[in-house]
Amino acid sequence: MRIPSRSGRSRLAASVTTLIAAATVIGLALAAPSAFQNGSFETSTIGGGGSVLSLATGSTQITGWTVAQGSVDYVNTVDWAAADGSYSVDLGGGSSGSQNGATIGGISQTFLTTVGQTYTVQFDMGGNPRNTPAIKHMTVSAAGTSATYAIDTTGFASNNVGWTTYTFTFTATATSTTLAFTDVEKTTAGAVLDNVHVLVPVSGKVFEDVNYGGGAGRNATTALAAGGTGRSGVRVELYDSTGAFVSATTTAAGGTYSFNVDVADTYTVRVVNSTVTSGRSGAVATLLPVQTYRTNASSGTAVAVTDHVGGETPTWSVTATAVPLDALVR
Ligand SMILES: [Ca+2]
Repeated sequence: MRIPSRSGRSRLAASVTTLIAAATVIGLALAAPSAFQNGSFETSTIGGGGSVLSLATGSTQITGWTVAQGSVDYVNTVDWAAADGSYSVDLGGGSSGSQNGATIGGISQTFLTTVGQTYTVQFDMGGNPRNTPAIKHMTVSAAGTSATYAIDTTGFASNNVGWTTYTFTFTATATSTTLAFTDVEKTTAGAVLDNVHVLVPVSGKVFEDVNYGGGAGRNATTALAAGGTGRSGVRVELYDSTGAFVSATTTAAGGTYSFNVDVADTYTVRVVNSTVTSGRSGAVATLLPVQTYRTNASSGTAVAVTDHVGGETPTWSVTATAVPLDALVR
């Protein structure tokens, strides 16, 4: 992750510290977990065909996922619109034979995690209304934590599953974690799942380095020890790897901010200079600050970038779309 430099007067700085799960495994067996993947179930070895394909216990046909118990149905848009893309999964699998819903269905994925890191799992849940019971339940579990979610399909048309977004939070206790979604009822029309994202916080601090004397930028610890202050009320913006604006937040007391970001993407955090105030006596509010410090966490660890003091053109617009992001980070 990169913090773009902006310019103007002097002595403002920002830092980002974050953890994004490492995505590369080198020299390990094929069974070794990788980063979380295919949360929308769009990738599989199944290909086209009918509207529903039942997958039995042990199936790994949906890339990254394993049918952990019972059977599940891999569903395309002929039956109902996916929450994202073209495919979703009905945890109540099958209609006959061994895949008759007699055993509760569930799927799971094991992926790399950082011990002690808290993850937020965001997912869309629906309910297949084509069989009893009317109220579908689904349990989500990971790292010894679980929660159960419900959706009432009463009154749903057969092609409506009532997609609803939920979140589930767990803290990793190992370097890989198995995330499981399990139906609760024995049925051939169960809870439906799509659009799973694993999110981690990206947090940082916007601070004023009042005694910055030039040269390499200084980090928050050094600047605050030298009389600097964290700056609240600053607009901080998040951009994804394509440069698209994602969201914005405002720094809290002490200059802190935090975003939840998808472990499957990389991001840039941008501080909007015109919203940064100075704590300096006699400061002129209309003057723009200049960024003196940032970090780059593209390696998975925040690394100081101290050679961009001064930043770029301070008059550039601070609106989300007015300036191409690559113009800000070169
Ligand atoms: Ca999907």
